[in-house]
Amino acid sequence: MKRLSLIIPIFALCLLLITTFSQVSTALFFDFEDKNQLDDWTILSGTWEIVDDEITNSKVVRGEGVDELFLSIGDEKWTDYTVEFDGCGLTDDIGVAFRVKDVNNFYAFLIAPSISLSEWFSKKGGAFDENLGKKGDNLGISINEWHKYKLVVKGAEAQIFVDGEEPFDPVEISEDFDNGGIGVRQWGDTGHYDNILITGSGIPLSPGENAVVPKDKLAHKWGDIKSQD
Ligand SMILES: [Ca+2]
Ligand SMILES: [Ca+2]
Repeated sequence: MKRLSLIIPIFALCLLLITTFSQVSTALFFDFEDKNQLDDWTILSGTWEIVDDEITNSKVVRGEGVDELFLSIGDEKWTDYTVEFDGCGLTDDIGVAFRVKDVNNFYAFLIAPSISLSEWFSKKGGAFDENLGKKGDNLGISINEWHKYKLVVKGAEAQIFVDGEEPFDPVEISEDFDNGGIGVRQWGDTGHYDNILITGSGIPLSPGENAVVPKDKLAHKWGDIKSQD
């Protein structure tokens, strides 16, 4: 009986640990130090490759070309999530897209330091709408500077944080955009992105990410999920 009285708390502790780890370990992380990390992404438009960044001396993903440049990950199973990343516009704008259906249907936040503009916008059926909220200036950011961005998408709202500050009111998302992946995205400019962390209850584990979860609840690697489609 004495042994049993020990086993129960130990069992409870294990269960607690498993629950804790299984909640925090749903994440995708890309530091782009491994060339294969780009394979998990879909190039919707433009040229995207992993390069060495001269400021950070780290490998980063670079988008360049003319017109819309868009690198995406995720699908209609993705709903609410948080996206954190480091971004650097080399020539002007960089941005983060969410609830992405395709290159013509998504919401996004952009910052274009050279024209002193930051704003929410949407593209629906190929038509841009840049009047979703108050526009901002360059938020004190210049080109060739790395800054930290955090996007929180939950229900019918999204919030953006730039270097820990929230410069705008949350943007309202229309009902028909209640799911979809994320993307990094800019227009006609060269942008670098690094350390992209995507977390959320519906987000799979990074390839190789270890998790202490019961075997039947073990999340599939993103590659496995895609191959089931
Ligand atoms: Ca890196
Ligand atoms: Ca541009």
